[in-house]
Amino acid sequence: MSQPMSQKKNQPEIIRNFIGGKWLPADGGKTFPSYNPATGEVVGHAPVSTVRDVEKAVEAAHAAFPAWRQTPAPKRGEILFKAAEILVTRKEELARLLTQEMGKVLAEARGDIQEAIDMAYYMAAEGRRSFGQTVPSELANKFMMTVRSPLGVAACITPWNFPVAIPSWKVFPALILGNTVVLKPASDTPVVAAKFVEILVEAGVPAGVLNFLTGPGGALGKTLCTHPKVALVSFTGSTDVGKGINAMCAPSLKRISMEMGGKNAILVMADADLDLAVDGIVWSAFGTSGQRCTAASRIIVERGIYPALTSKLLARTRKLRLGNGLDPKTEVGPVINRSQLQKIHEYVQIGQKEDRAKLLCGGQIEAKGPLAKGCFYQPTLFGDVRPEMRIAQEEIFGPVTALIPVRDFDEAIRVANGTRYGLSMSIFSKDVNKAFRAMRDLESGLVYVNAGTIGAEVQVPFGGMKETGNGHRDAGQSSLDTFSEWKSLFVDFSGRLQRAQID
Ligand code: UN1
Repeated sequence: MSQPMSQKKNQPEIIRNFIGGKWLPADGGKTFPSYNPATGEVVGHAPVSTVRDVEKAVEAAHAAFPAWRQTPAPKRGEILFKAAEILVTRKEELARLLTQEMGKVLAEARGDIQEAIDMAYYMAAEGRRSFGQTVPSELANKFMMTVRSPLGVAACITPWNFPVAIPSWKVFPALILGNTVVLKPASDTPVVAAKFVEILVEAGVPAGVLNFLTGPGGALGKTLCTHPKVALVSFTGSTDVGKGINAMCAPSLKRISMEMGGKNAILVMADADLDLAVDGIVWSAFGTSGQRCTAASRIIVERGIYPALTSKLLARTRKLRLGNGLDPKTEVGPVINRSQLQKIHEYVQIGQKEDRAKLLCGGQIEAKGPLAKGCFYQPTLFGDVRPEMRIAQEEIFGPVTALIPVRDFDEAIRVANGTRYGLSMSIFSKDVNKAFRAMRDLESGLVYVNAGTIGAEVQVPFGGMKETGNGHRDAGQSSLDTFSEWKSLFVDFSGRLQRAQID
């Protein structure tokens, strides 16, 4: 098989699409560069795919479906198990590339790869499970059971912030259940996504079962969403793009699974362990430079402890070290690109203009010294934010968080629920009654007690309520529901006509 990349030492990689078992340039041969957000250097060049490339990829996936769906699931599981083992062996190399292409600090890049390893082992084991049910019949000598059935071609459209973990959440359950896949990664992180595909190919995924193409999201996404041979679209990204996907898929009634924006909140009650809360806030607000769907961008604090919490948090935030994610001393890496950097800065300006919000620290693009070449934004804290302000309502996706003082627990819950999103929330409190009320009343797909808003594990469902999602979930057993249809089977062994509801 031809190789996915050509690489000379210290030169950017040239990656290719993977269609029908072959590594191919785009139709027309154009490429686009992928940059290191810490240095501005080119990490690689990826194909500018066209509608023709998408059509070829969908056709290849469609042609491979009948044989793949009939491959015994434990055999499919063996391939995923092998992929997990290759990911383990190549973890360090992939993590370094991920940091170079996406920017997150190396420890977190290792976590990104680890999440894919976890998902590979978890889904590989589903090859010997994927349980259905047997259910008693109301009639004698009649047997009923349910089995999962694959849908066909799954289009997986994935973001840059978890460029290996999120493809793994979609591709592994799709494959284990017998679907074939067209994977379209974000244009900021095509190189590391190509490595992920290379590993699955090495593990033995047959030609046509997994196809991969890079290029402009708008045109390629439209073709995937409207192609009659695509059965389902699984998307992670912004709510605005998700709404467009929803509309494009509606006429053909494609299944769509979407995980979109968040405006995640940490609630800090007066009885909380403040040092623990500060640890959770710093990790959740500034980890991955705030570029997680689960990042905490609102800190809702009972007034009694507001001054104490603010001063502890401010002291910690001021000390955070910005830098290249490959430097072990770095705590906060760059943001993904210049346009994101500008967008974050615009939000900070909006925050400053809005009545009474106080910029407590940060609020600047790092424009001096060696970091000026990259996309660095200072970790930023706003104080005295009111819940209806734009910086407390809209997703910023950067290292910016807003402290919102509230009177009591009830107001904290109301404020937390007062946005259009509902992905991840957490409460710091030693009061078990408050913890349980928060678990019940927060409108959020993920709720943490005495921990921050980030760090979900692959064996539980991941996704959100309200405009964060559309009812589906990635990861956990629920991802099996996303990537399969339930079939109910009835076997009558009575030898005569039996009528349900009538006899
Ligand atoms: C995301 O930001 O889209 O729970 C994914 C977490 C990670 C995954 C985040 N395990 O923060």
